[in-house]
Amino acid sequence: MAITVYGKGGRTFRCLWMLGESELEYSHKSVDWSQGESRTDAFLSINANGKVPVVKDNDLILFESLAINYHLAKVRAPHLWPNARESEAIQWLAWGMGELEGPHDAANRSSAAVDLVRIEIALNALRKVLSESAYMLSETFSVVDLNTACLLLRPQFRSLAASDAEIGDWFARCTSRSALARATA
Ligand SMILES: N[C@@H](CCC(=O)N[C@@H](CS)C(=O)NCC(=O)O)C(=O)O
Repeated sequence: MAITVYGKGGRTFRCLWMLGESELEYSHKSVDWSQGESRTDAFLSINANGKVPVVKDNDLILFESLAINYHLAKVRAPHLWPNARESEAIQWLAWGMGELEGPHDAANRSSAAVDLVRIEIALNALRKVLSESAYMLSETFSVVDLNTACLLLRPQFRSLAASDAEIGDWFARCTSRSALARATA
């Protein structure tokens, strides 16, 4: 089995955290998109979109961080995939991209403040699901918690999540995982 991650920082981080959790062997090729490294001919032959992260798992090349982490959990690290609640897991992965990352990136693009009304509505959905179990879909940590916590690590959300009466404990449990510390290092 040969897994290679291409990218640096940003969304690549959620795949590196995921690989750390999976305890799989992998290699990491730094591709710094801010330095134009994702637009070279060599990289475009791997991902014609010119974006990172990309994960190559043997002959399979995947772009889109949501799909990458889905693949890594479902195929490579099933203990991180809530199999009994698969449809809800996909729902929450898409929710994170749409409801947390979407407003964050829209604000960044226009140099405006993040739409905190929209974020608060999204956090209410998270508060509700976390009122039912210790982690988002069960009593154990999964890729759904990883992706969501990773999004909330962004500077605009981090203190909001950490100080929230209903989310704070879950956020602290997710962000104190050793695989996260290893990915950060
Ligand atoms: N939806 C994609 C977005 C990928 C993306 O925009 N990656 C950024 C880095 S975090 C990038 O490569 N940007 C390069 C560019 O836009 O030229 C994902 O989640 O993987």
